[in-house]
Amino acid sequence: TSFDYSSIKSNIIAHKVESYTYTYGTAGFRTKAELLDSVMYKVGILATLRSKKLGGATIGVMITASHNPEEDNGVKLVDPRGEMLEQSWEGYATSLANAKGGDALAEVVEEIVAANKIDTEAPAAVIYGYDTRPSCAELVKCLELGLEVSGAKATNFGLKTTPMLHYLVRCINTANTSDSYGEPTEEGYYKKLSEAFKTSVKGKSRLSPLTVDCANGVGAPKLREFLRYLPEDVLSVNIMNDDVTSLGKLNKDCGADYVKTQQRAPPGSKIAPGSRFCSYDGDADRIVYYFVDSNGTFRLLDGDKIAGLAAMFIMELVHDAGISSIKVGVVQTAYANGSSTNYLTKVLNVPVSCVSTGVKHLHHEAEKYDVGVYFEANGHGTVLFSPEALNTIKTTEAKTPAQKHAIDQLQALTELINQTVGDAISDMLLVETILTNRQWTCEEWNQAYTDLPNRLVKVVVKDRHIFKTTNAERQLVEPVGLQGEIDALVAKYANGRSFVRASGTEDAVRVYAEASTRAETDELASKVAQLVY
Ligand code: 16G
Ligand code: ZN
Repeated sequence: TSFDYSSIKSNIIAHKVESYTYTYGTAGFRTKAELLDSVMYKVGILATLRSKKLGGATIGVMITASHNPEEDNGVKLVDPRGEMLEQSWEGYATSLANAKGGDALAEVVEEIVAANKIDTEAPAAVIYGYDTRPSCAELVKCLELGLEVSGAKATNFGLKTTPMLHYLVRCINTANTSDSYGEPTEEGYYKKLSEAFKTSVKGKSRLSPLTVDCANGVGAPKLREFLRYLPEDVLSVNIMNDDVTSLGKLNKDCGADYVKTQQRAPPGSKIAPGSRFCSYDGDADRIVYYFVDSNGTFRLLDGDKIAGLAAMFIMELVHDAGISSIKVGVVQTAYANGSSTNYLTKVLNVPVSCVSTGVKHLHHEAEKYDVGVYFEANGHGTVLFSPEALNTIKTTEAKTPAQKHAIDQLQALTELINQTVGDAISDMLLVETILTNRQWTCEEWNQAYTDLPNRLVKVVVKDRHIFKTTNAERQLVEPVGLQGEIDALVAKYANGRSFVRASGTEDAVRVYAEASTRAETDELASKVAQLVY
């Protein structure tokens, strides 16, 4: 097969709703599944072009809408190192998606080819995967057509979590190099993570069982499969919300997003003092932990708490390993709880950067550190080790048994952590590693700091695009004057903080507020929301 303009034109899939405008945003394309047929076709073409541009490197395509309702779907591209599509190509994705009719489509393709000096006869390789949504089967066919007319060598990897697909892309592109990331199979992923986990917890007593809420999504079958590689005496897991066949259950009253926004356990979970729970989202790239304390109060251990735990553990290992050249840093967004930032900077003394919402921003900032821990409060995050840090860990020779242990632990962490993107299974193993090594309960983990009460309000406005921010979304520059009014309100509250930004995934504006007490927080949030409305 080769790249064929007439075939690209004649096979185009028509738009179901002519007036709808598509945008490739922070989460790729995401909307009602019934609107996505035409988009999938074009994403197939785009993935081919991207691969041709990069000399035939394998590009990934993941079909999922993460924590969105079951009737939604979405798609995003994965670049050769397992990272999100390079930002400069997002505009091409949007232009392609909105091209109506064969001629318009061919024109946009020609523009992309010319702007990037793409040799259309160059080879192209694309792999793709999808989650458990009922709409995936149909959308996969549309994607396959786009891949076919543009002449890609396409491989269907089937049902996958989002982070597994990122892992596979990186493995394929690094195969047979000194930088090899692992075996490019699902089994290779399970083996890599399970072996690293066994090393990480060696000699320590197993913790009490962990209950995992899989949001009735792809995480359920994949976690079940993964556990076949880990004996029960190493990690004991109970899986709940694993119904991926009944319609209407995906993300419904369960999953990481539900738990984070509702600040409560999914209905039906038998959570009691002493038990340890976590929730994945619908494509298993996000995770939050939680428990109830001895008073029966629900306590959330979100992305900020995971970042704090990971940074603390890694810094101690680096210290014990005697590798002072490795500098650890943490990346957060404006949604990070003020107490977590305070803990990181004042207690752990670790540098913290704040960036705009969206994984790509966090990921790139984390690459600036030797070891970059990044997490969004919503539970999406991972840890990146720079090539130099990896090399130092590999080559440092231990002088004492304690030093050797720390180096081995660090080495295992580099294998355990999915460094391509946030990964619920991998992040869960990271948390379990740390808790097991410390022999900590969730209650002990939670003692690092106490979250300030916080509130997130969604405000539907006439035009969210008039809200322009600066300083990592923490301040508004437009509408002019509004930030001054927010500042004046915030000044009235002890530990007050509030910011306003337009959502990148919904047609709405988000207002975040935190303050010393629940009542003050709610009051601040509602007053700022009134300013915006
Ligand atoms: C997307 C982002 C997520 C972010 C969320 C914010 C990726 C892969 N996902 O889902 O990281 O937290 O958007 O949504 O980057 P918002 O803009 O609607 O608040
Ligand atoms: Zn997700």
